[in-house]
Amino acid sequence: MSSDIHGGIQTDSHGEILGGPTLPQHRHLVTEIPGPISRALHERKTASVSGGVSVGLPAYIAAAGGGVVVDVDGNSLIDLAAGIAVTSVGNAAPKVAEGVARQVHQFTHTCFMVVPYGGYVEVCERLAELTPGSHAKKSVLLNSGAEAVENAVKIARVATGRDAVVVFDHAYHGRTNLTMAMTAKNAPYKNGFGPFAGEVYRAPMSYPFREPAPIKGAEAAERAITMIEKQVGAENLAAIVIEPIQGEGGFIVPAEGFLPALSEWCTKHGVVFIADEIQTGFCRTGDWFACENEGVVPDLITTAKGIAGGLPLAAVTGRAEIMDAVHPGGLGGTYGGNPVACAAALGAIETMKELDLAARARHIGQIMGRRLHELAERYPSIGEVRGRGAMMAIEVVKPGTITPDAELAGAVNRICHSEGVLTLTCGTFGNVFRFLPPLVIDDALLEEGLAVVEQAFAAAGAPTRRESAVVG
Ligand code: PLZ
Repeated sequence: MSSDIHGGIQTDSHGEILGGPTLPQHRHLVTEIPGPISRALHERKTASVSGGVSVGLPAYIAAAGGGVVVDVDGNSLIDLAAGIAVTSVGNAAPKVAEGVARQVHQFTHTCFMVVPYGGYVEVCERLAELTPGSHAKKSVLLNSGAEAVENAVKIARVATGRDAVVVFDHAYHGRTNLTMAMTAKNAPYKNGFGPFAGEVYRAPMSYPFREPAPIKGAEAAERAITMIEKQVGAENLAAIVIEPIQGEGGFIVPAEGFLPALSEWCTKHGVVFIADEIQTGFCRTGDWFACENEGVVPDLITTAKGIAGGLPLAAVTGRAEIMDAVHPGGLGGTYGGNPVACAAALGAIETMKELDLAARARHIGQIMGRRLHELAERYPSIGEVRGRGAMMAIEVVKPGTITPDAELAGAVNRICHSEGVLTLTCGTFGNVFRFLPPLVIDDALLEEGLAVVEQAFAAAGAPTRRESAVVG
């Protein structure tokens, strides 16, 4: 395998480009991380890309597939990030790559609003079949998650004739003006970027690890509903928007009963219940959609990320009568439902069905759960192991407290990177270490990646339970 700085293209001895599942599935470091070619590229990046765009690990990627990403220096890293829950079917997955290649040779763009094509319609048909609920559904296709959330709010406002939108503590919904208002965390997402869109209200989330006293899901929902009724008023409220498991905010799984109670209250008061499944959707949590876990049927659901195997595509899907409340021409955009992205989505969805990636996500969840619980036994800095399926995290705290330890989480993350494992952090307090592997990762590779995480805790100097007992 050779690599070249220009395209960083990896080829085999016959000059065939390597990528996708044809890449050797192993962790293999040939330079320090990042290596010299990556460092040279990063200098060019610093000179030419806005300083506002930061990079988690400046190892420049030449190829990726299965459970690995290969950098321009020839290092093969274990991928526990999947591009933030996007390449669930694997990078350059065969059906995605074939669909894209075919489509890109037929036509690349017409604008669906000018002259349409079948791929868009087919993706909407799949979405109607796969999303929760057996009611009549329709969709609109867009380019990004934030755009989907914006459109879901537009649709809910037209359908209800009301203005207000309720979101939750720790929520993440995007970086556009309306979705910045909906996102909870100030830095880096919002700081200095205001003024923000109005009529967005924030309700208390169910965050079991950080509740002062244990509280049931239904009670946490009641707490949120009281706030909504007193501070907003159901009659002014167009929609509640919630991530069934919060992503960027810290992989927060609300207490059982929280989501059903909110959804029921919405139905009773004519409020549109919008599930933001941009991170949780498309098999990530072990179901097609995370709402299914408690039998919640959202009125509208926003999807993106995993939908198209890495091509930019997003959607709002929901009750036909709500989706049709919008006047003709009210929804759209030049690229929304681009034919190449639609071909990718059809390939990705077929792959998820064929390989039963929801079952794969549950299996990955078992492996991660077992290893992370073992790790938490050893290190009292791990306050909680949580998540579902292939969306799991550990919350890192000062031992014996719930005080966030972002420093330790960051140190472990950096060590994983230098050891060739691509990991991510998240959380309002920056102290959550999260795992989002591609759903096609080999068991052995996943186990190896998690073993590196374990070693990283030791290397970062995290006290073991025995040591902290001695100190404390
Ligand atoms: N809703 C639940 O997770 C995107 C953001 C990364 P876009 N999450 C990754 C970053 O720092 O920008 C996300 C999400 C949920 C909405 C979005 C927004 O999706 O495709 O990034 O716009």
